Amino acid sequence: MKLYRTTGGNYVEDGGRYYQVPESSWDVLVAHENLQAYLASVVQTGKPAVDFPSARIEAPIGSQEVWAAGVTYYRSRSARMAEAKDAGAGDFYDRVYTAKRPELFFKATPSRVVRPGGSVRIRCDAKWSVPEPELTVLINQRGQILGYTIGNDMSSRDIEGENPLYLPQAKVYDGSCALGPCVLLSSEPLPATTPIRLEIERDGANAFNNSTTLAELKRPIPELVEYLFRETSFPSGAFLMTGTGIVPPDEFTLAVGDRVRITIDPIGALENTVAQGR
Ligand code: DO4
Ligand code: MG
Repeated sequence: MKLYRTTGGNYVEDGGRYYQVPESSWDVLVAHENLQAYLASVVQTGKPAVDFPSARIEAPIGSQEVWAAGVTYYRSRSARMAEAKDAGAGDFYDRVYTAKRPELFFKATPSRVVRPGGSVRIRCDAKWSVPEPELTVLINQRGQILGYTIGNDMSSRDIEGENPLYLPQAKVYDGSCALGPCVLLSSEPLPATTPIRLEIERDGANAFNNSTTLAELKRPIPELVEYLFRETSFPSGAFLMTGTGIVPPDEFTLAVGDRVRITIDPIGALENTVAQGR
């Protein structure tokens, strides 16, 4: 089952059919005692909706904070070691890759999260910007994994590379995060063979594409969630992005108008255009 938040309310999809959920509040759904069982009952007792296609799909978020894990893939470790070398900080990334404690950082408030089809932003003071395609987990207020969505952790590599203490500026700004198109409901881990694909299109032509799989993710997702919830409470639940395993080559930077598509097959595809300025 997949859960969608739309301009016309919340919908659950099952077997290609969409059912409207009586609750219009995303936060109320996330807080449900047993969300999966509840939505299964909505499917069983409800009538398929006819109006879903006319509703605009919104980011599947209410008042949840968005957090992110970093350097959870070898590719991310290596790219960041290289970009921070001149700052004498390359070693930090190797150390966090092998450390027991993961890197977790605050990524976005809901107002900075972009919907599927909306515009993610690059900073006007950044010269080197990339998307980061990340499997993203929705967790309820009790620390239970409810399901998975697709996330884009937009990043300014030159700002982060200049000094790791600039990480919040490289990562947290308006339009720096996209989520969607839905939440695939499952408390079980996705198979290690699950592919994550990134495609970037410029002027109608392919500018970059690559893929990885969850087998490359170094840390178990429940362990990342446990660290996040260890000393911090999330009364409305939280999203946790699990890190990127795809980094475009160093000469690549995003440009205004680029189209970024991230595909994680069991969930779907998250597509956004790139913008700058207000
Ligand atoms: O250490 C900085 C951020 C890392 C990150 O966002 C990632 O690995 O995905
Ligand atoms: Mg990232």
